[in-house]
Amino acid sequence: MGARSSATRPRAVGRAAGLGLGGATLLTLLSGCSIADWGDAFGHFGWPSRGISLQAHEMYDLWIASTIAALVVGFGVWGLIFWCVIRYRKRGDELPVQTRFNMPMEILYTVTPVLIVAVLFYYTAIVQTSVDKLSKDPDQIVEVVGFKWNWQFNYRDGMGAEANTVASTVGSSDVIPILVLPVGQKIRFEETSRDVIHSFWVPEMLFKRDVMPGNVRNVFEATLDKEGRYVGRCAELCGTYHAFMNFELVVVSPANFEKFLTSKKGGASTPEAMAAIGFTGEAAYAEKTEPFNTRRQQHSWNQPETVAAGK
Ligand SMILES: [Cu+2]
Repeated sequence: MGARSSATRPRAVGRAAGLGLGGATLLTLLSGCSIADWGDAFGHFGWPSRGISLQAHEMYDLWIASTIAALVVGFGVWGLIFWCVIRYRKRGDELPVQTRFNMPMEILYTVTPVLIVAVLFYYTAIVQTSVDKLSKDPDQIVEVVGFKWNWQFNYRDGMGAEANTVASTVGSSDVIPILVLPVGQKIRFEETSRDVIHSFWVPEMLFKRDVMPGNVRNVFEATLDKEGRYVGRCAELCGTYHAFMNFELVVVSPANFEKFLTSKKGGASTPEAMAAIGFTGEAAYAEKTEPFNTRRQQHSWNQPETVAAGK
């Protein structure tokens, strides 16, 4: 009698826990509409936002769903640990019933993690394939050129290294480079570096990709769906002024983008072309980040009013 009840109880608990975990995980992954609400409620679980591209939204949903699934499993495990610690705490000197090999339990805690990993792998593979997808007919092609320690963005008339640059923006020690792109269009980014490995990263795109020197030309596509101005950074430690390698992404309407590109093609500077689409005065320059002082001075790092050693 006693042996029977102690054998059925863990089985029932295990079954309930398994059902709860599986159900919650499945519910979270399937109910796509509420994922954004969950993200909002919990500060995006560490990500900056829901993202500004269609690809970003897919990655965001995967991230939030995975985190919720992990938390559900975590709470389940913590709950079981505390339940065991309290329910089976030492009450006297009598040795408790010694049991070994509970087959249902062993199967449960082998199958459940395998299932969780399989589900995570399945959704990750789908999202990764979608994010890496390249179309045959992108609407815009921009070449991202990284160099120590700044960025150049070339608007191209075709795909590949053989295409021509029709307009270009470049950053300097005094000017943050601005990358203007249209909303709602398929944009193909082709990356190349003049020297070492850099990494193109716009945190709001929830995406970064290495910019390689030599023959490797990393390519990805994104369809931006939110107008605005966003800071971009180098995400690969590339040398002394790596931390200063910022740029600004400006997402505008397709009409304004055409106007901007036409101005640039006509020989306008980037601030002039920005002014042509309504970003006048200070707005013609980067707003989200500013050039850092790159003067290195012994004992007085980054202090403007001091003289460098040896001068
Ligand atoms: Cu860099």
